[in-house]
Amino acid sequence: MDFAPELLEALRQARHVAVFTGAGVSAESGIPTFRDAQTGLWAQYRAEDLATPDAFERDPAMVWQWYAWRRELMQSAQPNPGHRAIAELERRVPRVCVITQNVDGLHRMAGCSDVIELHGNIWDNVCFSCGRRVDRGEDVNAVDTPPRCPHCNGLLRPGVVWFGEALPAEAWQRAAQEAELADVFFCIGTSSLVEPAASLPRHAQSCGRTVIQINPESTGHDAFARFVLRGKAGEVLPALLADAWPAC
Ligand code: BV8
Ligand code: ZN
Repeated sequence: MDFAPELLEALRQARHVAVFTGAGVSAESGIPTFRDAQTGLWAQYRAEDLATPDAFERDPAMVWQWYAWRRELMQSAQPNPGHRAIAELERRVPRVCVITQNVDGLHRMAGCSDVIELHGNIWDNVCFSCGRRVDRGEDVNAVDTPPRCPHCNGLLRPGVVWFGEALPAEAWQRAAQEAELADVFFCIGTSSLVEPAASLPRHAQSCGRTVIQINPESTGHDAFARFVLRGKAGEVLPALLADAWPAC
């Protein structure tokens, strides 16, 4: 893959890089993307209709089972070359921050030290009533209905942000700051359909940052990118780092 000299130079000169990712970064780890995820029993549902507080209130057992099914899918997933290349960036650039929409925890597993999880983490369980995080040691996946909170007896739910719920304020503020301050803002593996996360690349571009889009398909974010790299994250990122820092 050939990269524009201006792109390689922008990367080598960068002191601060932000990496905004979506489900496409985990696709090569075997985790279906959000748009493709609904298969088998779940094919009859749209994720947007299951990942909501209303759906959980209406049918807690069904929503709990959907997450148990997704946790099963993610259980054996390992970071792929794309995750590892992003972690590798930390050894080349003084400051790297990952802003992810993904809930699978794979960026941290790959060794990234600064990860903002805009939409939470599927491995956490919080109480739907009192909001406390509840660390249930035993495998809660084995049960078909949500376990109860030890503090208030409310129903536990996955620690993710559902549609119609606000993003964690501190996470959102930090992510917006990254879009304003990073020299280079990567946008990798996202269809840019979910707000307010999808506004970050636009914000970075409006602040004069160098936006680099990596996606096998075109998306609405292409318009805000100075460089569009058409390909898979697990292939493009290792090649890009090898070209930017050939000696190392
Ligand atoms: C909010 C956690 C306000 C849960 C997720 C109308 C009614 C109600 C709300 C809205 C509305 N219109 C807009 C909204 C706002 C809504 C929204 O955006 N809806 C969409 C559907 C239109 N947003 C919200 O509700 C947000 N909250 O607005 O709150 C508020 C404010 C104050 C007080 C109260 C409320 C909350 C949104 C968070 C939802 N939670 N996840 C869970 O996971 O179960 S979002 C979920 O979907 C994911 O986390 C992810 O963010 C998103 C999917 O997007 P992608 O990651 O981009 O994945 P996708 O499959 O779409 O695309 C994959 C891409 O990868 C593709 O482009 C593909 O080409 C590419 N790809 C494939 N393979 C590869 C690859 N790329 C690279 N390499 C590869 N190998
Ligand atoms: Zn509780």
